[in-house]
Amino acid sequence: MTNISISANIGNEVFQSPFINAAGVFDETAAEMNQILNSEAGGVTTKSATLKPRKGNPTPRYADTKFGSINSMGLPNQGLDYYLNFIEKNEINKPIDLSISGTSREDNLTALKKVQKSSFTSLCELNLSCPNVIGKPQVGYDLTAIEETLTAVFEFFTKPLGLKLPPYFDLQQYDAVAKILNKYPLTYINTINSVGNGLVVDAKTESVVIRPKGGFGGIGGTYVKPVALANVRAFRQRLNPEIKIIGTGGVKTGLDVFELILCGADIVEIGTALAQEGPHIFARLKQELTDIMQEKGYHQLSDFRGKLKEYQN
Ligand code: RRO
Repeated sequence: MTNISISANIGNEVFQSPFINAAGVFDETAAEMNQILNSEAGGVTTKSATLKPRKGNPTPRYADTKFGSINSMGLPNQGLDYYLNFIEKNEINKPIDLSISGTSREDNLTALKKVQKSSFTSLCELNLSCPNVIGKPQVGYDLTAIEETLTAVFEFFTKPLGLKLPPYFDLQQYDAVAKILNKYPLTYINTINSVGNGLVVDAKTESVVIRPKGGFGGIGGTYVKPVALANVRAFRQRLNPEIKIIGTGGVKTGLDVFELILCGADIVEIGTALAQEGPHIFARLKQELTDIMQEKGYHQLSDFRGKLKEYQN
């Protein structure tokens, strides 16, 4: 359909299609990121980077399951310089979501200072929600730590910044987190990271399915879609309208994309389904979303974004 646009904006960035890879999927190496860039994805996210390259947790550390996936990757990545070099060396004509996930506040601040000094101008995302670094809690569940981190970051950081948040499960948590986030000039949030420290059991072998942390890991895929919808909706109802939302969690079809945008997402990210299907998933999502919009008579995403209705009799 020629009169349907599925473009979306975050900060100064224009996404020609409202879906990109979720951090951690098809993004550790240049070859993988190029596959995303050469697909119908609207942009690319980089694997959450630490200051130095990391090997991550012992394998096996990822498993597909009936309704999604479990992972305890433990931040394997090539180090921040690799991702900054990749961006500098290539003329990338799509938005980039540069993900940073230091294992301490000091490392996050050092990494963001490096990004601030670099020529990078697209979107930078501070991951406060990795559930899989052994011995480290998720900062996103410590409200004081979120506030202290943001205060320190905005003393020097002037580029567009987003935060990757863990899933919340209580309405009072949304109130408290949104109250903090609204005090800062954030460009966006990304919600949700995987549901941390779930457990998948193989009844046949009577064992867990991944090695690290006794089998505990982040859950993604269809299991988590209602949690993602709720977090997007709850934050859209509470955040300042200038703070945009990337909705992540359980997206497999164009209908899932539609539902997350209906709840208030500006764009969405695809993790488990991308890992399972590969980058051609973006062409399918584009077709499915466009078909839904055509059937409903929508011409652009803003026709329905955030317009989820109360229960209808
Ligand atoms: O690398 C990982 O284990 C990982 C990270 Br950084 C994250 O943010 N979320 C996730 O499910 N896995």
